[in-house]
Amino acid sequence: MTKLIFITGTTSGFGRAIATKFAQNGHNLIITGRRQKLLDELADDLRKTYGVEVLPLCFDVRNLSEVEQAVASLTGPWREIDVLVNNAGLAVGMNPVHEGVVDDWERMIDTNVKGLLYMTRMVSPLMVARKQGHIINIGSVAGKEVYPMGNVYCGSKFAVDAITKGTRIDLVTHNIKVTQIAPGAAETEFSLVRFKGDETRAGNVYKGFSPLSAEDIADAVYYVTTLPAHVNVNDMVLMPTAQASAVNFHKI
Ligand code: NDP
Ligand code: 8X3
Repeated sequence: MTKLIFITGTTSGFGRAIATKFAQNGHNLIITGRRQKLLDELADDLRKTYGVEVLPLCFDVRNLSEVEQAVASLTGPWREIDVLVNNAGLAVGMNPVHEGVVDDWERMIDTNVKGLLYMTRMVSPLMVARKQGHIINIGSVAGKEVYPMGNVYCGSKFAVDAITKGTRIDLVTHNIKVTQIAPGAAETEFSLVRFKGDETRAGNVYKGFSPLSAEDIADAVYYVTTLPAHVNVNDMVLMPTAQASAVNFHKI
């Protein structure tokens, strides 16, 4: 059965790989991000390569009115969203709390927590009305364990962990599945964004071991959507084999 998958943050990393995975399997997509050109290129590529329908919507998940307008702009079958993947997110900076950059904190909280909430608030009523749907939140190992200088990023992902549980409780009577996928270290644009464009510092994060790839996460997201109607994965923590906890790595 062809499904409609709404994925936030598809201009790179996990989101891009998740969109590609669902397109490969014949599903239609609503893809989002703030970089219009990358979004349009991905939409064209997925349409041409896989013959699926793709609706690109360029907006910032931090902006409530943009989120409202994006969802309100959906008509007809585009409102029948089967899966929402709340993936858009970021870490910005890595400082001890007494040297923290308040603007970095606000970007993380506004994107990872408030953006995810805005999206859920706007899309979940469409699922409730249809008595079906699946919300998948991309959390992190940082939402399971706090590590040095992770302070606010970890806080934002602990919030995702709690919000995922709360969303599941609230929507259980509406037949809506709610899943968290919580990855460890994965090589995407994540560290480049965290270290504000410093390629050397970003590259060092993944030296000496094999990190997860965006495709590994896409496989996990796709898998949880293929289970029978009565089965839900509540929470999946996914690590590189060489990572045992937020801070324990086997590097060679
Ligand atoms: P990337 O930086 O590669 O991708 C992040 C995506 O989020 C981009 O498409 C970006 O698009 C989008 N995005 C960021 N801010 C906004 C915004 N305000 N509005 C709309 N879209 C936005 O990182 P990843 O793919 O690694 O990260 C995806 C998710 O996975 C994040 O939630 C991250 O916290 C989480 N994660 C990452 C891990 C890792 O090690 N990589 C591990 C665990 C979790 P654009 O810039 O075009 O807006
Ligand atoms: C991203 C992984 O370990 O940098 O969420 O927090 S980590």
